[in-house]
Amino acid sequence: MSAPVPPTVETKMATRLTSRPAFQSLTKHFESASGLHLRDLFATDPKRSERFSVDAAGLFLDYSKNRITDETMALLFELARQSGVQEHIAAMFSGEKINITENRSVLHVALRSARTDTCNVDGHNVVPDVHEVLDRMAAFASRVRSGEWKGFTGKPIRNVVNIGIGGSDLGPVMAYEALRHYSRREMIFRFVSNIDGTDFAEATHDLSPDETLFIISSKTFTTLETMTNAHTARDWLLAAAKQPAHTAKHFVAVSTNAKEVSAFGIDTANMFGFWDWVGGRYSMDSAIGLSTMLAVGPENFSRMLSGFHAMDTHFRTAPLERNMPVIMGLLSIWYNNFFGAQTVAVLPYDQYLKRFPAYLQQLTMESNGKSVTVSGHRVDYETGPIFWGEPGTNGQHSFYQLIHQGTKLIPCDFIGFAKSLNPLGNHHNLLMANVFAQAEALAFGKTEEQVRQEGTPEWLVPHRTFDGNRPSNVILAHQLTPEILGALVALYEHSVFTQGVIFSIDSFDQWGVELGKVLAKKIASELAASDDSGLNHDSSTNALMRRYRRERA
Ligand code: G6Q
Repeated sequence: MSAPVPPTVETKMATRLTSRPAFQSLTKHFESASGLHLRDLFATDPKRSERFSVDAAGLFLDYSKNRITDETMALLFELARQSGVQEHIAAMFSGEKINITENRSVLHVALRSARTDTCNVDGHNVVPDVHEVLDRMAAFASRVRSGEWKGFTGKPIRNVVNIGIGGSDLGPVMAYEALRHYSRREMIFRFVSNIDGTDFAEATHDLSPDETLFIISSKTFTTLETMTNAHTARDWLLAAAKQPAHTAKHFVAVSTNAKEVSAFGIDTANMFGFWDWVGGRYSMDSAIGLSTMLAVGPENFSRMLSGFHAMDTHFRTAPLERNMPVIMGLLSIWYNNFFGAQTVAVLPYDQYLKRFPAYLQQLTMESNGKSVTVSGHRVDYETGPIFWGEPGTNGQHSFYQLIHQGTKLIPCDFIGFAKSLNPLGNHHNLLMANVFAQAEALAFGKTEEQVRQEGTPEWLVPHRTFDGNRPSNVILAHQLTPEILGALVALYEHSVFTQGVIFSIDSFDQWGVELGKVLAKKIASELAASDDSGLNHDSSTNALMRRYRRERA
């Protein structure tokens, strides 16, 4: 890797977050603002929801149920300005190497650019490269979906198994689940990520090898889990196909590493490439999305890209005050850095989005889980919050209790749609009634007087009282279409970006993940040995490894 060169935009970020004047003004403002109750804020301001809401790329965000005033927002926008958010947006879109620790551009936005756009990396326009790969993916997907691409017995492919992990898995799984309504129902899609052999065994136990296509998805093509699963997949296929030449019909690769792809035995003609300026967790709209395209077809995939692009354009051009990802990012900063909230709950009221919180966990926590600034200084403030969540209404019957009445402040993002893709009876009205009711109850609670008026005995009153003043965003869209999925993902990508800029961190590296990749390799080779010599870990690790060896034997 060449020596990292700090980008020109680094100067603004170099001022410590806590020393920026807007941060200090917000600290002072927090003293009074934290005491305000949403009940009073709404009672004294009938236009509050109108003022604190914004439309972009088919999404509507109501952020009025946040513990903010006009002054809060003005100071947060000022913080964005003083942190150089606008300059960083421009730097990202112009291909500047803002991933400084890896000396790379960050151009996932180029993956969804129009054919006629220009995005330069080191003076080279990458947009034609992006579209060349998209065209090859579309041609391949059409051959598989039409049945023209045949397996070793001459039968068409019916099963597609994506093998990948982290960014090469979570996006494809989430997108497949989210767009299932648009998918080819006669085909089966499975995803293998874990190095636990159970994952592979369960994903393939009912599949016929001659009708199965494996997509080996790995940016580096060296990741232990993925390569182990890929070799197991080849053995599984060969047990039925017998001749190694047959694997060509059943394996394709998605990677940036042509050399390793060839070494594995996949013809690079069957490889779909991407580039080092696409981070793993930002890659579901690159060739890593091949399984998505096979499931929903090239046209729906392209609709998804256009949704991403619409949100990108909004992020790049809208003023901070009307910029949805910027607003979401700033609200997150408000709770994380001033209220001391540790987590954010993402609550999609759509069963198709059941993997969306898991996807967001990687996007947000791998990006902003850092404690050193771009200038190499340890932060003296909180960085990325913990993201978690479950689809509604299921979560209501488990952890919502803590959100309503626990001692922790948990800002929530509710996501809902006006129209269901499966309009059955009155299900959808009931589903959405829960979105509105939950956000309302969290904000306004139930006072002791209200509880008494319901005839509650005095000793039960404290238990049935809800303080309220628990903040939430509500994101509404017309229907879960491919475009809306793209816009939603881009919304969170850019919100994460905004927060990362304010934290002055590199949101695009992942040294913690790299560490994990190295650590297990040493112990794995030691576990393979049969004798007890050479264990020089701490006493706990040595004892655990010895016990494992004994019990395994
Ligand atoms: C994502 C991370 C990480 C990565 C996986 C898989 O941003 O870098 O989650 O996607 O470790 O890596 P490969 O695609 O190289 O196998």
